[in-house]
Amino acid sequence: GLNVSAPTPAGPLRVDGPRLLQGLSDLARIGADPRGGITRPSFSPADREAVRWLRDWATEGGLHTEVDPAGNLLVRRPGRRHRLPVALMGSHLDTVHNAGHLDGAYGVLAAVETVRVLSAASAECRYEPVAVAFANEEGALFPQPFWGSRALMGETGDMSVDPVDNEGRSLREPLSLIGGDLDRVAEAAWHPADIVAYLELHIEQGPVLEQAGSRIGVVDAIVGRIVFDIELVGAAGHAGTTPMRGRKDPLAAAAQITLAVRETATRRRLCQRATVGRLEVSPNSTNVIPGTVRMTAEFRDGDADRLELLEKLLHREIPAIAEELGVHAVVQTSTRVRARVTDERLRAAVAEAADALGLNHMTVSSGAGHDAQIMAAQVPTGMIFVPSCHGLSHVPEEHTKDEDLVAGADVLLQTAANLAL
Ligand code: HGY
Ligand code: MN
Ligand code: MN
Ligand code: MN
Repeated sequence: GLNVSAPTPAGPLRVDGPRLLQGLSDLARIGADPRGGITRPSFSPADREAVRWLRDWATEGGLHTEVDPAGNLLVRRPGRRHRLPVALMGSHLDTVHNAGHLDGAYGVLAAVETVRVLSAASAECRYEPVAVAFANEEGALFPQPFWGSRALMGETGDMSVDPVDNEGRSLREPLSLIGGDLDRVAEAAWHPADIVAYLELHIEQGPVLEQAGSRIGVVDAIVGRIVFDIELVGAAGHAGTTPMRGRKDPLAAAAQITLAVRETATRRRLCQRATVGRLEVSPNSTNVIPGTVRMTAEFRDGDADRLELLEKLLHREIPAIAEELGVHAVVQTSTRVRARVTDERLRAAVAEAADALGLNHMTVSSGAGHDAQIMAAQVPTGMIFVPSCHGLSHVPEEHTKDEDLVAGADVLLQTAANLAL
């Protein structure tokens, strides 16, 4: 079972702050987007470069790296046949479009730093500290978010057809280019019993910690999420000669649907958040009535049952809205992730680590999704947040103060040390 001991009498271990901050700023150059921020979706060339960079960074630190068949990068202490149960720590390297440099990357680098410090500090661990950079958490290019953590938990599902990206291209080759293998993805699965704990450090991405003046967030729960892929098929035509009456305009339907999606979280209060974030208009030409529109709609709530009800309701309502405009709608649920709570003992362990470091902390919930919620279904899971300036994330302005980044990494290290040593 999980055994959480008190801090070592010698006092807390510390990460190498300058090394961590330098790593974050070096990694931020990979995928830098001329239009702002970082665009580094999983299985893109930039992501490939990031994985290579992290392998080098970890290897320079004397650590052992390996890419599993799903494309997850695992980092361990060298020269051990890992018979010990594992204390797994990590997050993701991939980003959304025009992202900040901390979402995901921070938790991965801090996890590698933690393994490095533990590797240098002590040979005798009860649990093997392992860092992981999960592949494709965001789903920005290949719309299969949480791909890597799902594979690790044996949740890849139906693999009889290749997963494809937003343009319909197979994952097969891009995955093989980082060292994965689509035919062997099932081999990326671990036995949950071999993982005593999963710990994820992340920026909060919201305003709660900053507003409360709290240095550390102890995460109690992570929101659930469903994503719809909606295809609207109408009839393309000449913008000048086609009468208004009788048009089958899928973009007009998309507009109505977008407002209806918003209302599920506002007027109707059926969920906490509802967003249309992606719209593809075809042929997307000024004087042509569109023929087809593809769009996404995503919904979030802390209550899994509420989301399930909403999903059923919208599978009826969205096609009905489209039909009123003579447009045919095909609605598919492309992602369904359950809300999860974190492990009570790990929450206490994070709070204790923060106390030992003299950092004030508070309990917060996560409105963002994390690999931690996939892990939490089968493994004791804890999450640590640090403040986000102005609560911003998924934008280039995403920022956290250096001293908060280092403090959060110290809390991760201290929590892992209390577990492992
Ligand atoms: O979308 C999310 O909540 C996360 O950043 N993947
Ligand atoms: Mn994100
Ligand atoms: Mn993230
Ligand atoms: Mn306390």
